[in-house]
Amino acid sequence: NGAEQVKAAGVFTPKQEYYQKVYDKIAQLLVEHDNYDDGSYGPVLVRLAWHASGTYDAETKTGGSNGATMRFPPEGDHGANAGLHAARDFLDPVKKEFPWITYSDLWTLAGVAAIQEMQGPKIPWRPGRNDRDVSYCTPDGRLPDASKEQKHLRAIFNRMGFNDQEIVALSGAHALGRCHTDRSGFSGPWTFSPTTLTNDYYKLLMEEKWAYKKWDGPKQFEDVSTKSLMMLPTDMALIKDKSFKSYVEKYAKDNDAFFKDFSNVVMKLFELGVPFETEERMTFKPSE
Ligand code: ZEM
Repeated sequence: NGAEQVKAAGVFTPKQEYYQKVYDKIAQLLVEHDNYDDGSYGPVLVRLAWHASGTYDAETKTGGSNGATMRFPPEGDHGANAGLHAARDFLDPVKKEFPWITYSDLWTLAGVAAIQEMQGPKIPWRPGRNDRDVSYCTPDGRLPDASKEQKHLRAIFNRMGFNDQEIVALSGAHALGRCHTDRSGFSGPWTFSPTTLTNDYYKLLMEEKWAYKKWDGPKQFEDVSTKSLMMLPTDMALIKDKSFKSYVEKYAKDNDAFFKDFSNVVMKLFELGVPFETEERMTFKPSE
């Protein structure tokens, strides 16, 4: 492959076509390993990229996707990261095939690929993250606690540099995937199509009736009509709070507006704290 030749020549600056090859490999593996969870590793890849990035603290400029420090205990063992080894293991053969890419670029690129391959919007992306050693692990407690509400959401996401509109747009990722009792303690998916990105999360928040689930597990909500979907206390906070709710209403009505804002805010999330050398972003071609 071209990358090897350039590397052999001694100067290696990967170009977009090399990153597209990495993208294509991830897309291929997503199709091949369709026996996981609801039929896709896509959601857990998105969660890996989010948890790698969401540790960012704008004040101290620590954390964020630069470093891929979740590879190491203690960060890999933080409660919030339970289960993400599945996503990291999934990407191992990709790293083996393309050893020139850093783990931290790979994880965010995989998040982009997963979103696009699950019919989401294009997410512009740029390389430049470097892997760092264990001393760069962030302290536990930087990611949101699902049992809390709006005050906590604002504290956590304002720390990263996000406003109300961005918090709501980011939360639309919960159209994807599910909760696992052996990971977070919560249970179930948010939508009926957990491997396709849509604005259904917002529609369901607005249109369904939600009640506390009666069970021994942590406090969560279920839809009254089918009892097969779930919402976390932090999800419900988005319709309790007037400012948050205005954006939930907007995205429930307008999938294009959601996709546009989601693309912008995910791009921003995946770039938090990265000292890029290039202003230029690339956009990957989805698989057919
Ligand atoms: Zn999540 N998330 N998240 N999230 N998340 C879970 C699963 C997934 C919160 C949260 O506590 C949880 C964002 C924001 C927030 C995804 C993406 C993004 C789970 C279930 C919990 C408990 C984990 C499990 O048991 O496996 C909270 C409190 C958030 C604050 C708003 C943002 C932002 C995301 C991306 C942009 C995804 C894709 C999943 C599904 C993972 C899977 O394995 O299916």
